[in-house]
Amino acid sequence: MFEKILIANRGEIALRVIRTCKEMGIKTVAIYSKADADSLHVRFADEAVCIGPASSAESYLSIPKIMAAVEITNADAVHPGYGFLAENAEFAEICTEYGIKFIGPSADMIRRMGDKITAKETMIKANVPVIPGSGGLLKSAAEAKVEAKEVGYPIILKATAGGGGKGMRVVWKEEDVEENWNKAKAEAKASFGNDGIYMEKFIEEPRHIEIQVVGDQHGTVVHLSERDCSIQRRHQKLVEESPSPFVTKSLRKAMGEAAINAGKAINYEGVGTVEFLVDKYKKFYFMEMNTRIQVEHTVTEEVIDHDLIKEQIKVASGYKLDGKNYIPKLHAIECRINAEDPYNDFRPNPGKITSFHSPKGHGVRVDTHVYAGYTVSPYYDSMIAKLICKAQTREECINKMRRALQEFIVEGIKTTVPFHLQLMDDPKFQSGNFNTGFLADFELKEEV
Ligand code: MV4
Repeated sequence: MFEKILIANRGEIALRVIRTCKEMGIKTVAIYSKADADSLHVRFADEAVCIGPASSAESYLSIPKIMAAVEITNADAVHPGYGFLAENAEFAEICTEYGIKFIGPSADMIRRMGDKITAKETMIKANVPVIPGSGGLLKSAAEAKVEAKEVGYPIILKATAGGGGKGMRVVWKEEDVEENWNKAKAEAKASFGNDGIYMEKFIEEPRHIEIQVVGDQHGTVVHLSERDCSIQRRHQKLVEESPSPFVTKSLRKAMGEAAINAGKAINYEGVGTVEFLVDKYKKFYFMEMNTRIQVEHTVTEEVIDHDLIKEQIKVASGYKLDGKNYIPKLHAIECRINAEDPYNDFRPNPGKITSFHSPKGHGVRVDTHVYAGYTVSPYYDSMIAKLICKAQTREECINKMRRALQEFIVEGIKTTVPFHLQLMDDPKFQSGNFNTGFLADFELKEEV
């Protein structure tokens, strides 16, 4: 087992990893930027190293600075958290070169899932259903038109280096291909420095359902069931839950098996997530694989009663999985509490938190790095807390979430709490019958 882990991250996830390390008897090193000197991850780690100014590029994204911190503290492993360098193959490679365990998959596994066409080809070979479309890169708009005739409109143009919605264009009819082709190419070039484009049939009103997997170093891959992440706004998830109200026993079994096949196809090591689009006929298609721990891993932790960071650290140290899959025993929902103004297009609203009270009680969990007096920096992600509730049924879980949200007091900055309160009261959300288009039509009632 590792003796000392450096956490190459900040905020709630840095704190989350430190907590598990402490319980496992592993020493911790925090790194922090000048903007984060007062953060709880700095206070609760055994050691802390300031690695630079507020800007991410000069701190949490600077590989040389992080490697220097690893060296001076003598850490033997690095936990990347999510975001920042978590899916940076070069960082994983450099850690390995220095004899430091990167807690996560190898650089090769990250690369094979990072390029979307390569990932899709791998999935086809592994018998994982993929969305019909062009096999590989398209050479021209003319070629896109030929392929589109075959699968039928609407189609979607996607960047092979993309993911998370960037560089995507939906095309409804042939005369619009040219214009969207040019836009997709330009956007992909600007965002990723790679203008490779492929095409798929556009799945209308899909649900976003993902399967949590864990792979060990001995070839075993298990699944921990699904999370429904259909409540999103501009590709930002706001609410996640498990189990999905849409997933039946047989669908869970089929998607779980597909996710295991996806992981096995690349000999996956670590915790990961296989994202699927599911259409209204409950047909599911591989979308992408996230080769990291995700924000919403907590939802799965609550319903299967396991610490996923602990699992992640254990498999990174060579531990063998028992091969058992896990099915939810309870229902859990997570609401992301962001420093954003839901009445103003969810504009980031950083600043000083003057008063802070987090909800408590049975089945209520709050993962957060903030407290009264903390200043939310404009430099980083606006998520300030995750509120996770668990209960026997979805209905009880929604009722508990409403109660918990009512107890949540954050003063000094605007947050997404009022949005979540209205969502819990929405009949369509309560019915469980929604898809990724839900929030586009959702109207927030007047502020009271
Ligand atoms: C799609 C799609 C429909 N059909 N692909 C969005 C994020 C990126 N990873 C892929 N995305 C989509 N790909 C086909 N062939 C619809 C989306 C999509 C979406 C997916 C999941 C969650 C929310 C979404 C919101 C808009 C579009």
